[in-house]
Amino acid sequence: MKKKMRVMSQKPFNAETPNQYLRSWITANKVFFARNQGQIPEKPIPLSDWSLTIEGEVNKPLVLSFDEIYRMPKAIVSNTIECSGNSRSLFEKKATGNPWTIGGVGNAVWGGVWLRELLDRSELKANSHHVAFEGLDKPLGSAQIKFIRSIPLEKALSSSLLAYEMNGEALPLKHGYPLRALALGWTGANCVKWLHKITVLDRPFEGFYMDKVYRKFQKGQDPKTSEVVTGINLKSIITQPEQSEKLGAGLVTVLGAAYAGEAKVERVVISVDNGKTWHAATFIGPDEPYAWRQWQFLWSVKEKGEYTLMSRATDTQGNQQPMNADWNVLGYGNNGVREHAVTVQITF
Ligand SMILES: Nc1nc2c(c(=O)[nH]1)N[C@H]1C(S)=C(S)[C@@H](COP(=O)(O)O)O[C@H]1N2
Ligand SMILES: [Mo]
Repeated sequence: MKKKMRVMSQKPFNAETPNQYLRSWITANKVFFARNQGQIPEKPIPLSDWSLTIEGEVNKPLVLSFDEIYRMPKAIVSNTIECSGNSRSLFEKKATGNPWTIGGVGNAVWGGVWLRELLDRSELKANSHHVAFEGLDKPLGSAQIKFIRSIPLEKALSSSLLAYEMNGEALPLKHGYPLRALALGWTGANCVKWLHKITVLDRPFEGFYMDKVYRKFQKGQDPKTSEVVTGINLKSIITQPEQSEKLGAGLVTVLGAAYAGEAKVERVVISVDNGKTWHAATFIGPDEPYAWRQWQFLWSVKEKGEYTLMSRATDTQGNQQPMNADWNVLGYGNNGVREHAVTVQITF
């Protein structure tokens, strides 16, 4: 049965991908999760009305048409995007924000141009340190705060793409048509949609979306003094079976995905006895930088009863996915093994 997106709010539009669509390496555009702080533009802007401005700490400010960007050398890269708040609802202790389960993540093959090439053309000044992105979406709410985010210059130069294509199609309106930023391996908040202005700064951009949110803080702590959410955490998810599913005994195909942001997943192990023993899962499908790995584990189960399944990823640096995630007020970065456990009933 085909499931619909799980819509958490209409205004702004926030919806997560149902598990069944997380079982393929490519997440189809139609079911790719959507996360918005503001109002999605109502209709695609005519390309003749659109331009990209690059200004700030540069010797040569630029205003580029879509055609000029389209004619530049094209890069094609895979990249898994995860919303910073994905899995927030799976924390035992409540955290504030959209109640994502595991579907605030997706993988796509993106076509576009390297941000580095545009920044090189604009001739960066010596005091350039951060790159701020601004989209065309209109803020919601009376404060009218624009979603402007900046990333460090090193990230902008080493591994950031401006994408106009998603899985072989023009970037869909929902996902930022005609152009979006992608800080590869970093959370969605660093990937501004409907991009139309890039400002090179001598320091991080200051504003609500930089200083008050996308920070990992505890109660009573000033968000601005806390860690900024950047790279996607090492994590694995079980996409089949689903929570509380009833299954017959025999051979059960356990499916899942594992991802590590800028790092690389090396191994996934599975437990079907609530963490007592662990078995290696087998990777299936493509293996590309910045993209998740799909995995499977064939579980032979003979006795009926309740079973708790868990998966745990290790990256090539030897880092292990934590058994429990670090809680923070806004519930970012939940990558705990236990928080993602799936309990099933085996019947006859
Ligand atoms: N202009 C703009 N870009 C944005 C946002 C936004 O509200 N406005 N939301 C960000 C957040 S928090 C996430 S998780 C990703 C989601 O990208 P998607 O909707 O294409 O999945 O977009 C990011 N880019
Ligand atoms: Mo996000």
